[in-house]
Amino acid sequence: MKNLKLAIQKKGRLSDKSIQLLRNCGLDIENFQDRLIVSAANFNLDILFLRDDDIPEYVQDNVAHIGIVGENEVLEKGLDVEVVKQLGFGRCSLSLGIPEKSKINSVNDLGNKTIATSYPNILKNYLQENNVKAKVIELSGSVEIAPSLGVADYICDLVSTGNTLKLNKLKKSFKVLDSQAVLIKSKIMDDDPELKILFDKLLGRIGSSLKAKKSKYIMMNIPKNSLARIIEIIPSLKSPTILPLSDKNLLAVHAVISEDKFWEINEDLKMAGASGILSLPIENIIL
Ligand code: PRT
Ligand code: ZN
Repeated sequence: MKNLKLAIQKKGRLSDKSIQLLRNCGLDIENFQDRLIVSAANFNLDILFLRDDDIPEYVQDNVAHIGIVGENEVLEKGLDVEVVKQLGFGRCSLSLGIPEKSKINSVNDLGNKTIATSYPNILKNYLQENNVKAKVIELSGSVEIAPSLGVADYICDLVSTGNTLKLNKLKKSFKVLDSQAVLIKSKIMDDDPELKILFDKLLGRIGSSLKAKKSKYIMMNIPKNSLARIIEIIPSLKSPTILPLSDKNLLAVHAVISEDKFWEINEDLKMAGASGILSLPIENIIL
């Protein structure tokens, strides 16, 4: 059987989380330090380690059948690949950074200004959509120092914590794009039935792993007479499990809920008499 070829970033912000995601899917990946290609021991998968900028092109050309890369790179390169799934890590925004003392009220204030960026295509499209004429200067790195060097009025760069902007006496203004790591695939990959089977299997595992990450397994003890109220409160994935306890007046309730709901319902559960509320991480959910 053939191997599915997956490209991930060799060394950078997405590398560890990409490998972690694959390991969470049960893939046995040996130590890959300084190797260009590694095969999973228990799945027909070869992992290619590449620079993130190159991943969309390798996937377009079907050299790698699939890839994990920032959505920003996919959009900037404008290549013919299919974005299959957002992966929930590597989140950032492509935003306009302006000197701390500057003031911008609307996108029209960018007219006739000079903006430095590593994402000229995305920025030019954004300006065009807003009918604004500005000068775009492409820099491949250290974009944030352009205003202090007098090279540009503003910058348009990826921002996550905002610390880099602050360190360079800049502040965040408009957001041009939200981005995160995405799974991409070549448009001709699934012409091959063997590869399609492997891809569908891997995609299923990725889906289960992402769903599990967003969910919590909760357990609590409740007075028997609060059961109806407690069931009302819990937005369970499936109906909750109810277990008897040695104290005949109490029951144990177990359920799977989405992580963001946990804190929301905590107070209501306590008010309804629940005690000893525990939440545990889940590795995988197969529905
Ligand atoms: O060597 P290679 O070409 O593979 O790596 P790279 O240096 O081009 O990319 P890398 O590892 O920096 O980023 C890979 C991907 O991570 C990007 O394409 C984004 O999809 C995603 N990502 C998420 C980020 C950030 N957050 C981020 N904060 N990429 C870059 N940054 C930079 C930003 O350019 C700025 O310099 O971090 C700085 C700002 O960060 P904060 O936290 O100070 O706001
Ligand atoms: Zn890069």
